[in-house]
This record gives sequence, structure tokens and C-alpha cells, in this order.
Amino acid sequence: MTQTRRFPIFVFLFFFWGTDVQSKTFTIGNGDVKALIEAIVEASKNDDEDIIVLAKNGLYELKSSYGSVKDGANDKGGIGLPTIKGSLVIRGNGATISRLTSAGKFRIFYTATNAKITIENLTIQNGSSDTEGAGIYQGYDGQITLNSVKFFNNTARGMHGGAVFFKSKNIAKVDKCEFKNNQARDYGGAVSCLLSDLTMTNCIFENNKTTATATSTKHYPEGQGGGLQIDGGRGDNGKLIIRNCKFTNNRARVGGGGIGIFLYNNNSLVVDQCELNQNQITETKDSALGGGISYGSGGRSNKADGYLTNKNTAKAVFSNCTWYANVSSRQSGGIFVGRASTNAVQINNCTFANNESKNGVGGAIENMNGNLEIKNCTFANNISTGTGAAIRNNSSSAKVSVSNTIFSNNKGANNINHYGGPSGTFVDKGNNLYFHATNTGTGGLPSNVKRADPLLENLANNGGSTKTMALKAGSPAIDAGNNCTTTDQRGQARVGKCDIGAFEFVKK
Ligand SMILES: [Ca+2]
Ligand SMILES: [Ca+2]
Repeated sequence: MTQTRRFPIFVFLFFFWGTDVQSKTFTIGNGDVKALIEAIVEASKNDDEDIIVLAKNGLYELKSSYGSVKDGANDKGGIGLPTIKGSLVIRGNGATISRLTSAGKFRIFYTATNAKITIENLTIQNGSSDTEGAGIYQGYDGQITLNSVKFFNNTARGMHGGAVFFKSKNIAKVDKCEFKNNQARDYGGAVSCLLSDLTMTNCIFENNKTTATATSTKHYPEGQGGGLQIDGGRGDNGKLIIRNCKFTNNRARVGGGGIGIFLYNNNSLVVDQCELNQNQITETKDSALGGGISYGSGGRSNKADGYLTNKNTAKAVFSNCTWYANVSSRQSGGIFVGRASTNAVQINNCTFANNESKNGVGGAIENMNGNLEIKNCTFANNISTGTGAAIRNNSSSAKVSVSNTIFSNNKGANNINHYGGPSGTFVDKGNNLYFHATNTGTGGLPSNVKRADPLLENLANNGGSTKTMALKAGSPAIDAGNNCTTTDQRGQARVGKCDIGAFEFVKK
């Protein structure tokens, strides 16, 4: 009985889809902005997925605003192209869509609520907006896929996303994209991802920044995520993945020169195989945190400063990453961890080299109130003016557990200070190696730990997707680990007994 009832319904749906789909392909001649505008208007008349194909290596220069848009009652400013509605694929073929720099202020793309867009092989440049998302403003509750898209010189003077703003409840997939010289006022010099799921792979962020300069004493002062800002995933179980991306020379004022991250509820975050090089926090006040990354989580609270006191179940794992020469003008040159979750933050197979907190504390890591578990990492040549050149704990609830990790030549207060803090707990879980070339003091650590020169090579490309510090032959770190990660930072399998640090020595 059930079978005979289903069959006609299936036939009906097949018939319906077979006749009513009006998917169209629009091929746009080189430079023909008028045709591009008409195609977007036509494509947006229904929800069917249409395709716009641009001329190979073409240039589409937008010389005037198409109009302005409102999101509810909020003025979202000028747009260069019509609002995209429904489902649209743009095949760029290496073309560029650029706002003429002498034209008025308008962004390039704006999408309506529930839009589903895919953009590939396109350069989007010189967008300019007094609000958010000067390259792309992706509307509420949509899907966006960006493949091999370059974003150059886009400027948002409002809060979010110089190049791209994902408004809340989106699913965003971003692969092989480049973000260079974009800027926003407050959050995400290049990309701001608000309460949306993000999978970002194989991307490059260079020279992006936040521009806010106002002196602020608020809990959330402006200027976070010089390259990328993540403010929560899509819903309670939102997922955020950043893999094999490079963040170089991005700047923010107060939090996360490269990446600013905040997680809610049961959000999960993986940052894997990424490099953070020479990103910077520029503010010199106490609230300046995380030259490379600023990470926090916590339940919402009515109290202005209550974010980090209400514990949630957010999960964060940083693995196989390198932080090199990131600088905070105050605290935590490499990464700031301000966490309130029942789950520990994991940092595995990572290298922290030459990061610096100027006029401050925590050269590589500052742990505000997190439970931080560090395994098979290498900390070398990190610098802080005050305590904790490698790691600093900064509250009574802060706890750091460390195993199979190298601390070499980190220089803080009193010349040597791998670990320090006014309070909190440091747990040496064993198989760690400590060394300072000119000082044999304890460096803030228990006096019974193993001390020897790990014989590290300079940071270099030793295979894998990130730079690492190789062990020289004869290093006391070789075969001296226990219960290590299964592969090293490069993805190299452990050889024999595992080594201390992020690099596994392989005899040539
Ligand atoms: Ca359509
Ligand atoms: Ca080994």
C-alpha cells in the first residue's frame, strides 16, 4: 500500500523539476559591465541556479554606483552591482571586477538573505564601503563558496570585513583565495565571519589591517583580527576550520594581528598547518592581545565583562602551525588564550619562534584563564619584556600542561624566563627540554626539569606545509619523547622512539 502511494508522488516531482528549471548561462563580453548588470538582474528573478561566465582575463571596471541597499532599517551603503538573489555561479576565468578608484564609494557584491553563491577564478578589487564587506557582503542565512578568488585593496569603514563579510547563519567555504591590502575599521581587516560556519583552506592573507584608532576602555574595544575575524560558528554546534593558510604582516589594534577568534556554546575550531608570520598588535595599552592570534570563548553574560566567566563547551585545537616573529605592543606576541570552556585548548606539533611582546608579557603565549594542553611543540627565541617569554599564565585559574616540548633561548624578565606569571599553574608532564645559552637559571620552571641544548637549526622549509626548526644530529631531543603525537609538524611519521618538539629527526 505504501509503495503504490509513493510512486505517483515521485513521478510528479520528476515532471515538475524536468519542465520548470530555468537555469541560464550568461556569457559576458570583456568589459561589458552593462551586460553583467543585466545578467545579475535576470538571474536574480528566480531561485534557480544560473551561471555567469566572464571573459578570460577580462576587466570589468565599475565606474558608478548601481544604487544603495538597506538591510532591514539599516543603511548598508552603495553597491556596484545589483543585489544577488537566489542561486548564482560566477565563473571568473581570471577576470577582474574593479571599482574605478575615482568613482564614489560602493562595494562590489551584495547578496540577499538566503543567497547561495559560488565565485571562482576572479579578482575583486578596490571595493569601498562605509559599512561592511567592501568586496562581498554575504546576506543572512546563505551559502557562499569562493574558489581561487583574489581580494585586493578593498576598504570597509564600518565594523566588519574589508574584503568579505559573512553575515550570520552562513555556510562559507573558501579555498585557494588571496587577501591582500584590505582593511576594515573594527573586525576582520580582510574577512569577518559572524556566527557562520567557515572552512578556509589554502588561503593567503597579507598586509590586511583594522583601522580603528580610538582609545577605548570597553571590554571589547575595536580593532580585532587584522586578517580574519571569527565571531562564533553557525548555531550552537558551529564548526570553524582553517587549514594550510598563511597570515603574513596583518595588523590589528587590540586583538589578533593575524586572526581574532571568539567561540560560543558548543562551537569547535581547528587551526591546522597554518603559518602566522610577522603579524602585529599595535595598541600599547593593557588590552592589546595576541600578535598572531587572539582566541577566546565563553558563555554570554549580562555583565559587560562576563564573557570569560560563564563556561561553555567550545573546543579548540591548534596543530602543525608555525608562529614566527609576530609582535604585540603589549601582551602575547604569538597567541592570547582567554578561555572559559570545560574543554582544554590543545596546541600540538606547533613551532613558536622569535615572537615578541614589547613592553609586556607572554612572548609566545599568554593564557588568561584557560586550561591549555601543549604537546610536542618547539618554543625558541621568543622575547618578552616582562615574565613568560614562552608562556605566561595570567590568572589563578590559568593552567598549562606541557609534554614533549622544547624551550630554547626564550628571553624574558631577568634574562631567562621560559615560563612565568603572577598566578596560575604550570604542569611539567614530562619529556620536556629546557635550554638557555647564557643562563642556567630555572626560567620560571621547576628546578628538576631536564636542561640541555636541543641543537635546533634555524626555521626553514623542511618539507610539509609549514616551516619548522630541524634537530641537528646528536640533539638530546632525539628519541627522548614519550606518548607523542603520531606524526610531526610536517606530517613525518615518528622514527623509532619519538623526539621531543615539533620536528622528528630522520637520519639521512
Ligand atoms: Ca536564478
Ligand atoms: Ca625518533
